[in-house]
Amino acid sequence: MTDTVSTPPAPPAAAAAPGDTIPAARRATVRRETKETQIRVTVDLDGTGSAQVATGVGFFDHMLDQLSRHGLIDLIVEATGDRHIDDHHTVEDVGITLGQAVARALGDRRGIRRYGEALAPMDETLSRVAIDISGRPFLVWRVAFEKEKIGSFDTDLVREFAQALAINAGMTLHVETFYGVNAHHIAESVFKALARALRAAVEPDPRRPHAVPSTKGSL
Ligand SMILES: [Mn+2]
Repeated sequence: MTDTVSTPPAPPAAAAAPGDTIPAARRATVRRETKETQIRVTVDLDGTGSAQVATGVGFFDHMLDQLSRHGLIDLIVEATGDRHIDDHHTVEDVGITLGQAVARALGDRRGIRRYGEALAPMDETLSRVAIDISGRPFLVWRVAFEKEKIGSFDTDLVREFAQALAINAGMTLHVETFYGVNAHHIAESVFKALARALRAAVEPDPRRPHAVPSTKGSL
């Protein structure tokens, strides 16, 4: 009789069920082409705030740069559009595409804090943004510009961008400027508050890394 000692096979490595935790890389690229605009947006929600932005709309590039820098979201935006008409389609469609990219990078929204809010003063202006990454698109907009233009940029378009972002990212977005005079400051304080609020809302929550933060179980 021969004793044989066999080594029991190692238990199979616990298979990581897809989607049971925050994905290691929260990045996405979305391309969107219409007769009016051609846009490519890449986001990395866990970035360092590096931006490569070229929309052809100088002031808008400056604002997207703020969004990236203060949101710690790496951002690549390439856009060409029918700017011989005006900047409207280009700004709105970048908002749409960026919203889609954020939604895709978030995946099933597991493990995120979900809520974020921020106050951003800029000189004489103070703006507040509150976000719920709820899956329910909604924009509340209480921002008044006294001037129609910042250079050649229509101040109306800040709201158009916010609306497109909220709808396509699937988030509730409340934006309010309490006071302010200079249109550049008002727009910039809105973008900076948006950046800080978004950063907080998409941040991983270490106390519940596996849970979708909703009593419904989905967002
Ligand atoms: Mn500025």
